[in-house]
Amino acid sequence: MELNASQYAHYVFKAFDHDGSGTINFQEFVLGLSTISRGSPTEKLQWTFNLYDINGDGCITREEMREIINSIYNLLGRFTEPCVSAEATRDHADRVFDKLDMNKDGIVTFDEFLETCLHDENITKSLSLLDTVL
Ligand SMILES: [Ca+2]
Ligand SMILES: [Ca+2]
Repeated sequence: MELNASQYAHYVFKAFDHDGSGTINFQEFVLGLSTISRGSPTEKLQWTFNLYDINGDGCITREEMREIINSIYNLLGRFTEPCVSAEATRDHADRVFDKLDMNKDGIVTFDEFLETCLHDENITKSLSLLDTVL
C-alpha cells in the first residue's frame, strides 16, 4: 500500500477526533494540543498510543505500527537526504514493535506500551518522531 504525508495527516486528525465523529470540534482541538504540549508523560503516551491504534480497538498490531512509522518516514523523507529505504522503515517498525510487545502475543496493549515507554527513553523518542513534525 502506498503511504504518503496526507495519510499521516489523516491519522493525526483521527487522534484529535476524540469521539470519532469525523470532525474535530474546538474542544477536541484544544484538548489534543494541550495534551501534546502540557500533558503528563502518561497523557502524552495515551495520545501517542491512540495515534498508533489505527482502528481504535485498544491494541496496536504489527501492521498498525508499520503503517504509522511508514507514514512518518514518508513525511520526513521530504526533508531528509538520503531517503530512508522501505526496508529500513520496516526494520525500525519491527524493532520498536518487538520491544513493546512484552509477552510476545503479537499485539501491544496500552499497559505494555506504557510500561515499555516509561522505562525506555529511546523507544519514547522513536515513537514521538511526531513531535518534530507536528
Ligand atoms: Ca488496533
Ligand atoms: Ca502483547
